[in-house]
Amino acid sequence: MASCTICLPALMMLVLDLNTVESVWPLPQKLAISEERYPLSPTHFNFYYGEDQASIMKDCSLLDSAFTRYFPLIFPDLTSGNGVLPSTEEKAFSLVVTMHQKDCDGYPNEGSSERYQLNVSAGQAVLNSDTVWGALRGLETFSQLVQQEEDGTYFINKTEIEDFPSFQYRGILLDTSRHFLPLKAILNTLDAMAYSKFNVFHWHIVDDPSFPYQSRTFPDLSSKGAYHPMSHIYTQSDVRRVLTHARLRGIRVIPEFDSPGHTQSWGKGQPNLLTPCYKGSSPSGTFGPINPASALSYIFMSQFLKEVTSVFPDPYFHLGGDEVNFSCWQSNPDVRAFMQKMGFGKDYTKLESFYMENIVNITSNLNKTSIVWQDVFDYHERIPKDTILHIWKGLPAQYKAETSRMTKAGHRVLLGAPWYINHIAYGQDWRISYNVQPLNFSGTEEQKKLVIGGEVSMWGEYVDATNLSPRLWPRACAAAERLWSDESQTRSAEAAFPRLQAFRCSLLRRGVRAEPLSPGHCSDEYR
Ligand code: CP6
Repeated sequence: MASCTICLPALMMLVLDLNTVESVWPLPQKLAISEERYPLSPTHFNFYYGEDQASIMKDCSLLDSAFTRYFPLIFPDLTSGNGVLPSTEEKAFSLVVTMHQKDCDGYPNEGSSERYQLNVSAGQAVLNSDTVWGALRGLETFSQLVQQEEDGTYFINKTEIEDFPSFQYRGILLDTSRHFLPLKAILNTLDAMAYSKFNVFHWHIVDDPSFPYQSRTFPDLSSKGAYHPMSHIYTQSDVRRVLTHARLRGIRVIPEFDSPGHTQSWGKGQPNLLTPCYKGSSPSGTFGPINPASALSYIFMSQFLKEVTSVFPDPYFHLGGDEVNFSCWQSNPDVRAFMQKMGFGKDYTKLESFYMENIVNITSNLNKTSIVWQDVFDYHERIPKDTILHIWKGLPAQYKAETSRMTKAGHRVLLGAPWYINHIAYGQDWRISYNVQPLNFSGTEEQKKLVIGGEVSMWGEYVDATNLSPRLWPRACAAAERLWSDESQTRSAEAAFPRLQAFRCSLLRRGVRAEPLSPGHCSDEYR
């Protein structure tokens, strides 16, 4: 038996020469794979809970539904009608799952272990994890290890894997305000996220152009602020479906209700919230950001945040705080008087900081930890230490310097700047995403630990359900591997390329409309 512990060059040898593990993506931390392979058949395959676990785990409906979901992903031809008849000499194969904690009823959170071990040998695969979330990741890997021969029969190689994420937070932002995304498009995105082990859906749910979230407390926000009051909204039941679908895949949902800027649509259903802009001494009829000088704004925000923090279970909440345009505030005499009273002089960044400080405090009183865009830190370094700062601006030199400053101030940081994949370029721009080194900034080891992960953003100005999937996939997979895998084993985009191509073919096969990376074809693309 030729077995080897995989460092990257060895893995690539196998991929290119032996044509095995073509499409394990993202690359596991430790992977040993042998040439020995075992047949699998859908009619002789079963999932089991480990012996000692049978009693405590029998109610793990989360894992039960994962078994149901993964069966047709492991044996894709069974559902497309091209089932391969099992030959009689085939032996049974079982995947035995053992978890050390029973946590099947909750939601995943920042502390959830996603670590797992997977050993594939003759007739059996053993999957061990601390938590159900680790079991989900291991199940995904197992499904990627199963391959098909030309004749349609299934096989898996003898394999040993020990795996865990390099970064705890691996997110995707979808923007459902610039264009409404039907529920189906969101659920499909969550499916595809699980395939490359993303674990956070950052839901940039409302913004200037439309307000699709149907609030229980303030129904006018969507009835007046959505593109359409019935067809282009997310009802409470829609939101629950997103939360459930995400939880079943080990994905957290972090909503963003961005303010005080990016709130034009809020003004339609909530009069007296936005700042009236002035032209000279009279109102111009247009409105600016939320009015930070009015007590009514804080009363409204308290009531609204009370609702939404109870709808979304994640302990984190994104408050935005980016790109506030000060010209309307400057034009408004009430705001100017408030500036005077507060002693802010002519420095409107102080006013924005004052507003954000209040909103962060309201949120923390609702027992949520805030995430804010970097603007909030740039204006005001004295925000609560537990606030997570989300970097979105600049070229590498700038975001590295920003990461240094923020972590030096003791803040946890989320890296968004390198991964704006709504921006497209001709050619293989995934390589740029792949080559990002999140920890390559000047700082101590303690500072590096504060980088909790990163996020791929799909801003929606030019994206709706027609082009969402091909724009996201497989390009987002580059960041998925950067955030999951060991950096020292995944330095070369060139080496990753054939594996990503194979993974893109798996995505197609699973129904994800992932765009091509180069000229070529997938063996079963039009099957
Ligand atoms: N919308 C909101 C956006 C952006 C931001 N906030 C944005 C602007 C420019 C770039 C990327 C994102 N479209 N609400 C900033 C976080 Cl390059």
